[in-house]
Amino acid sequence: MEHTSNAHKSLKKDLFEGVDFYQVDDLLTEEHKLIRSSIRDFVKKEISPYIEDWAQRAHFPYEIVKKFGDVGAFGPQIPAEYGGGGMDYIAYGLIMQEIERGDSGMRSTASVQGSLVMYPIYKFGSEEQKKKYLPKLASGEMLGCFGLTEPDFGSNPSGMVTNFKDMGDHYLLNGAKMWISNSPKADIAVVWAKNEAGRIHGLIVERGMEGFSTPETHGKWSLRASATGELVFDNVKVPKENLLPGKSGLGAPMMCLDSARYGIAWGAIGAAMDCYDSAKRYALERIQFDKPIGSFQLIQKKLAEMLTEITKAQLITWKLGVMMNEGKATTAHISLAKRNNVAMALEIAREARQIHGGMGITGEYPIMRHMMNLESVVTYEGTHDIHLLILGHDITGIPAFK
Ligand code: TGC
Ligand code: FAD
Repeated sequence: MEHTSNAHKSLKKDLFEGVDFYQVDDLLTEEHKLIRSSIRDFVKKEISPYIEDWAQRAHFPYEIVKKFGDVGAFGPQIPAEYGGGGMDYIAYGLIMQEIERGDSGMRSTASVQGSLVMYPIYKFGSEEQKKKYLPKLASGEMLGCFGLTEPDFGSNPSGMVTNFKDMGDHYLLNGAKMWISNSPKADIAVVWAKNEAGRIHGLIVERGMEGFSTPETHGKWSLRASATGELVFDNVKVPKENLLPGKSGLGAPMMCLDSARYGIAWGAIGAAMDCYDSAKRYALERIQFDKPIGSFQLIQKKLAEMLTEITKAQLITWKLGVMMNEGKATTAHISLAKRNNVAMALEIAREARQIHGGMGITGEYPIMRHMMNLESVVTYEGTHDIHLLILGHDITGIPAFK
């Protein structure tokens, strides 16, 4: 059924107005606020009314891709000459925050496209590759995905076994990637694979190349409105001009992850704000023992702690955005924010679920969906513990991964 059908429309109006206890808005420019408000309006119109239905049916609304392109959600940080938004990292963060306020799976679609597909093509691609792919990715004419994780190499991507051989006039690609966001619908995949010398390179693999398939992963209880799948390469002939020439080694995909993890740090605040907003409204409306439950100290404690954590996360993330704009943010700076903010959002989702009582487990409220989504967000783009180890490495100078 067409997604605009009223039959699937949520009856609840999206009343979200933002959370800004410490007047963090004073740190934003008028342009930042304008961008945020246009994406917030977009989410209220194009995502909120349908998202519960999509998630319940595990349906990826493919038509959202073009709409994201039209609203400027793909590659806002990529220069305008390649179709991107030419915006700064705070604008990028605000866009991720607003989209994830709607749903983490929707934010996944946008952040994979902008940070994990457009960014590597922009940063490491040839001029021909940039001209060929970036404008179409920015407009949503094309959807991309990013293949790093393999069945046997998740936290440890340097062990990957996907490989390519130089056959003279083309490369021959073999192997498989797993847990790839957007893969079942993607037109292109930025794939990380080892050459015969064991050096990691990025290759652009296009749908339709012989031997390339993208089976969908079914049965997820998380990110149900996002399409996730595998990338399977069975003797795929990849033209030589599809290799990203600008950088090789694990550092190349790690630079992409820096950008995407930064976006997730903002996105998680969006999910947390939505849970807090819903919990606050419910606490004031729900009567037990002849009073709104919001009049009980235990409920007030939960709400006060949520607001405190959201405010701390907003300040961390804004300052990180400034450091990103100045080129001063390191991987460890980004790890601190991604790790803190996602754990914070997950905790808020769990507390908000309790405030909603039994209603909290239903699709009438966004809580359980956010909570289940955040169980992926806390694992992808580096698990909670891997980010702790990145910080531990930065503090002590001693890597504790192996
Ligand atoms: P390590 O020895 O630390 O580094 C290997 C080489 O890479 C270089 N490097 C970086 N270069 C630039 N920027 C960075 N951020 C870099 N990080 C590392 C490093 O200098 C070194 O270079 P060289 O020349 O000396 O060789 O690597 P390691 O193998 O010990 O691994 C470190 C570890 C565990 C931290 C890292 O591999 C890691 O972060 N693992 C987590 C994997 C991960 O995050 N996967 C994400 C997959 S994509 C995804 O989840 C998308 S979900 C999207 C969505 O839907 O939103
Ligand atoms: P593992 O690496 O097997 O980790 C299992 C557990 O062991 C974790 O708790 C981890 O913290 C712990 N652990 C591992 N190593 C250590 C260590 N050295 N010390 C202490 N503890 C350790 N990948 C992509 O490439 N592209 C995508 O688009 C993408 N999208 C995703 C979408 C979803 C919905 C999900 C769930 C995942 C996605 N991923 C994607 C993969 C994601 O990045 C990996 O799941 C993640 O990096 C963890 O890898 P793993 O699942 O293999 O867990």
